[in-house]
Amino acid sequence: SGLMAGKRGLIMGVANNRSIAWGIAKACREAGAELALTYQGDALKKRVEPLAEELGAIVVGHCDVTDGSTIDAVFAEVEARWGKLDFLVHAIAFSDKDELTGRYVDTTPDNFARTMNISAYSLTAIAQRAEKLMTDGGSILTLTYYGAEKVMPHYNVMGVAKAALEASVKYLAVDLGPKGIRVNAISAGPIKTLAASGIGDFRYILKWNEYNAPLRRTVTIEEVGDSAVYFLSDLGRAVTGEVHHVDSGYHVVG
Ligand code: 0WD
Repeated sequence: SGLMAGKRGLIMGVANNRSIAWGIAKACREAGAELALTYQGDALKKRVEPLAEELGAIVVGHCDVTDGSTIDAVFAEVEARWGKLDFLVHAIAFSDKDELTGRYVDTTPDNFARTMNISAYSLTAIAQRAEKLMTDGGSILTLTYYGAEKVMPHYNVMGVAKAALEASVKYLAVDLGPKGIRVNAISAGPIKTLAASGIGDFRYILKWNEYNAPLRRTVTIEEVGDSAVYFLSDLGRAVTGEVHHVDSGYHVVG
């Protein structure tokens, strides 16, 4: 469509071709954007490289958000290749799957800290680096889930982390707004991905959404991608600090 022609963006969180980040990458490419992808560890490198090739995207290296030096290395590579950055997609979350089942009250301090660090703080860590490269303004987008707003079975500590992530979106939007950098989140309906497979009873959650969402179906990564284009292109140029539901309307009934 050309809506994103001339824009260059970094997409973090592609694990495979079912990742939400992959749906977003495809939609941005279709809209004419130039893309850079990161991968987490060698196992994912082998998956991400052929996917990047499919979109003519560059691969800018390994990034584990718990290791700031790997974040710095990725942004140094982006700077070396492009000199600047127009948009950034953060589609990263992690929690010990033993705690994505049962009761929230049983969360351990170690997993609480790790879940918060990887799933919430990392957006801020990345925004710090992106700010320096978004010299003509920019758009940062993260992924959240309804479990931040309402208690969802098994989502537990991840729901608490997503609540922190959504609050971070608002604080970052205020801090970076004067530089023309927008920060938003898409709250996606449940989608069967690698990360989702760690959540207890996930198939039940999918079915529940299918039966109860206004549109009577779940959503696809391509649909999340199309919505992302609005935030990442100039279509959304007056929108920041927003948490936008792409969930077949589930949030109005759930
Ligand atoms: O139903 C769903 N799938 C929903 C997902 C509904 C609403 C929101 N989301 C969110 C997730 O919470 C996450 O923030 O969307 C984002 C993307 O998740 P995804 O597409 O569902 O899952 P996946 O394809 O597994 O990608 C998440 C990736 C990791 O994959 P794995 O499965 O290997 O943990 O996040 C990355 C990693 O590639 N990741 C990290 N990246 C850098 N450093 C780290 C880390 N420490 N940990 C995980």
